[in-house]
Amino acid sequence: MTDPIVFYYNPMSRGRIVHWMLEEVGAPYRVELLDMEKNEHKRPAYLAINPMGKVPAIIHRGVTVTETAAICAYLADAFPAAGLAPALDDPARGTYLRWLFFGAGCFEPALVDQMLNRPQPERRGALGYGSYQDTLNALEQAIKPGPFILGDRFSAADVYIGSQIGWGTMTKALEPRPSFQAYTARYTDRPAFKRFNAAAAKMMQQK
Ligand SMILES: N[C@@H](CCC(=O)N[C@@H](CS)C(=O)NCC(=O)O)C(=O)O
Repeated sequence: MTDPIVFYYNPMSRGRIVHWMLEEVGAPYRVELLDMEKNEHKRPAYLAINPMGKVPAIIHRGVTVTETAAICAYLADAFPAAGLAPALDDPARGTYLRWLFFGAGCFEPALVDQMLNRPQPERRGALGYGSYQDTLNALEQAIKPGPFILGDRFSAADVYIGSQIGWGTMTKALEPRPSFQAYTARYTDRPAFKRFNAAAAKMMQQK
């Protein structure tokens, strides 16, 4: 039995994605809540863990992992019994990695730029995501056949992409499309999603 995963968390952050992922893998974890209003994420003790002073981070088997998408990929591989990542020799791994990286490299920045009303630069091609509309259209191709990105098989790519869709819908950075709504109804029905969501709500109340 290994030590529990240490999870540096604030329930009003991208850490929610990792919280859901931890509930999906079912591995023991211990939460270290960081009060961002008190700038606890900028204190030396936490900067020693994540020099960016950003949440979330995990420590597992003595190794620190930051970057939400990397944490999702790491947990899926570290706990294969949960079945959240195709095996190394499974061709579906290509699709899985494609959309996981698309989530972090294209979808997230497109949503954030939209939320912040950032003006589009002249050289749009220099943006990794090209344009907001192209990004949404591409993403729709990934989720529309359904029920999940790998078809019948739910994976860590759905945890990451689904969370971004949820966040984009909440902040209105994501234009509502029936395919996004249908996908959301599928992933929010998962027991692990419901467990994480209830636990996160409780943590926010206790604050
Ligand atoms: N690239 C990081 C981004 C993490 C991030 O920006 N977290 C935000 C909360 S959602 C944060 O800690 N912001 C506090 C700050 O930068 O001061 C990831 O994917 O985990």
